[in-house]
Amino acid sequence: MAYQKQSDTYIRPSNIHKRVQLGKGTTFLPGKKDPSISHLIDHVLEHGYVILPSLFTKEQVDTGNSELARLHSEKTSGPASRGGRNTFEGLQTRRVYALADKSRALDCFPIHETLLKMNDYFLQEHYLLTSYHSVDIGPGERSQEMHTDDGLVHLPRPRPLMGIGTMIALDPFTLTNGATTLIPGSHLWSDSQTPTREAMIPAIMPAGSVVYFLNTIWHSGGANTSSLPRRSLTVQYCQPWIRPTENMTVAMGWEDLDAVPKRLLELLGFSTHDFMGYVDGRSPRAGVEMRKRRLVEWGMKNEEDERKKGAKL
Ligand SMILES: O=C(O)CCC(=O)C(=O)O
Repeated sequence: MAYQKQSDTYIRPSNIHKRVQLGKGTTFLPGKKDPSISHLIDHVLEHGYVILPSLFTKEQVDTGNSELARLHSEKTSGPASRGGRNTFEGLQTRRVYALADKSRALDCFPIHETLLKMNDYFLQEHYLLTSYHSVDIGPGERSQEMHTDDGLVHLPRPRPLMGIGTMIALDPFTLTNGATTLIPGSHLWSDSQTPTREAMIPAIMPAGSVVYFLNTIWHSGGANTSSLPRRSLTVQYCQPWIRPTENMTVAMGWEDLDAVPKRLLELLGFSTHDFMGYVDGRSPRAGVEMRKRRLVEWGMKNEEDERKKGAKL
């Protein structure tokens, strides 16, 4: 985008006047609207969410489930892969974080064309993935606490849309197995309206479907009173400006982080805001140490492969 000269300083032209306000809850800058999905967009504008039935094929769902079974059987799948550590994660719920790092078989899910087209309208160009993990709600799980996914952002409503949430059903979502519950229209609410369980409806949908929602909507994982798990993926996207200007955690060499003052490390992003900023469900420092170990192992394996190749020549 071109810069405009204004007196002695250069500023970017503002398109803030194009901002749309939804009720008293959400504002956003509409982006590209693909005509093939305008009915879906209209549903989201009115209700805050839309169900996209059978977006993924049976083969994709089967691959998703077998990949999750593989990850659950591995010791390296992260701290919540055998059960949540608190009631928000869900004590009977298994979550595998950092899926983009752990599997190439699941790549079709976060980049489905329809999801990206929806995002192109609701989020600004160059939006990011902010959360991508599995949520396998086991039998006996209680309802998760009601929340909005922008709950850690202390800006008054109406507030800018920070992101989009999706729940991808790898099992049918039913009345009894923990289907995501949402309060339709709560993206329009002001801060003075309080969510209640009674106002929630379950997102009942066949396996392969997706519930797509603005992250100003009140929702929660449901209680699982059935005898089977409710397997799913959650893919969440955020505005491109939700990050520091300089990508400090990548810019920093990780070789000797202990030499950096603790307070400076925190400022560089080796810290969390509540759980925001986690690495594979742990602190960024623990995540860095894990990656360093993996790099060393990878380097040693490469060296060994080269040595074997050399011995054969
Ligand atoms: O599992 C679900 O249906 C919703 C989960 C959720 O909203 C969350 O963990 O933030």
